Amino acid sequence: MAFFKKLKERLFRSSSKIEEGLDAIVEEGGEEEVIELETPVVDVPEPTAETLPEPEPEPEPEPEPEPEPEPEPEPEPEPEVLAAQAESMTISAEPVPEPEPARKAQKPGLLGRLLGRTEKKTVIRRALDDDMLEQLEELLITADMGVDTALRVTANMAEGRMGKRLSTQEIKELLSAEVTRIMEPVARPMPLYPKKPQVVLVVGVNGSGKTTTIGKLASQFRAAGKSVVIAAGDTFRAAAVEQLQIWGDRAGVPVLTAPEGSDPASLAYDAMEQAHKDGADLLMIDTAGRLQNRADLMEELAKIVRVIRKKDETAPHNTLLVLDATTGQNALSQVETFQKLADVSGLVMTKLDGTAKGGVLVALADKFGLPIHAIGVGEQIDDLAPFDPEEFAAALTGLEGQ
Ligand SMILES: Nc1nc2c(ncn2[C@@H]2O[C@H](COP(=O)(O)OP(=O)(O)O)[C@@H](O)[C@H]2O)c(=O)[nH]1
Ligand SMILES: [Mg+2]
Repeated sequence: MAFFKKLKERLFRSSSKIEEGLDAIVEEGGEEEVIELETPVVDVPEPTAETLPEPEPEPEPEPEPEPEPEPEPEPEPEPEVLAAQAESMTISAEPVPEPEPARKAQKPGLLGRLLGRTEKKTVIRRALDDDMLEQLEELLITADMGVDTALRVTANMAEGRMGKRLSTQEIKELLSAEVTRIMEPVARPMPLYPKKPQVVLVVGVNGSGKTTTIGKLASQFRAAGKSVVIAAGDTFRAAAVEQLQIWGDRAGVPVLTAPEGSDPASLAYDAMEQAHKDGADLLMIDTAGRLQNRADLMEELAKIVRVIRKKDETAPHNTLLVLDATTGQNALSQVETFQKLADVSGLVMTKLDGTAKGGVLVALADKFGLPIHAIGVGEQIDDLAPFDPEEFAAALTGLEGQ
């Protein structure tokens, strides 16, 4: 719950952009309608407003229809994945009991009842037509959803709703549902295989957040009781090694380094040996991201892979591509490029905090279908969150219960 708030707060630039855009669109051709607060503003079928006859201001202990939303013992169809591990990457272990919509919805109704009258409020609704759809498409494109995805999303939102009068809140709900639907299939924690060490190769352009993400992941794995070794494979810059050492210290994880300019593949090999010897659960290998010299980078990555396969032919078990959300549509071409350079198995999207380009994640999911393992929402060690499609969609669209 706490994390959901944090995500919303941090995605505020994306959400406020969409929110403001939607308000403008609805206001443009919309008309005010008077509504009674006794009837819920939102037509989501949530049993909230009616179920609170008591004037208690704290709705917390009220027996919810579903006290435990997802007790999660459902057998996940990923046998080789260490489920416990995947769980540990889920920072907010408790599912969001969504108390907020309830609180907001209840207040006016409750007041109305207490005072024996129904309050009136106005809401602006606009009939959905081609013009409005086009404006919605444009808005989603400016939020970096990409043209194809924006078209598909708006088409789905419009299906069976042409001519219907919609408020901003209702559009947000539709949009959020569409985004969730697109994102659900790709939301997966990084799979952990019962292989020691499990090798995680981390790739991405310079500055995308590879080193930071390795530090954050290492910390999460350590917290989950896993032993981790990090190889500072970005031997191109001395500063990169130092930075990784700092992260290693923070996470309490040993960092293997090599002199600046030395061969990252031989470091990777040494790290494999070390991790074997130590019986480490995970080996995370940082890499350089010199995309300006693509042939070199390709050769470098290929060599790292060749070398670690001498020790374990199934390695690397995960190749994470780290993408920077602030690059917007550029992230799409980075995926294409790195898919050619390496066998990318999953994505981590960093810097979703403070960007208005969060929509690019929807485009990525729609276009590539690669698993999104985690999102970075800050520079601190615990600012890496598992990717939750519903939370993300709500945060992106600025959806709040009303
Ligand atoms: N705001 C924010 N900054 C981040 C995030 N992830 C990484 N950074 C910052 O991005 C910069 C580059 O990160 P770094 O890990 O060095 O990228 P690398 O070159 O790919 O290893 C650093 O200043 C990080 O603190 C994030 O999720 N949010
Ligand atoms: Mg780095």
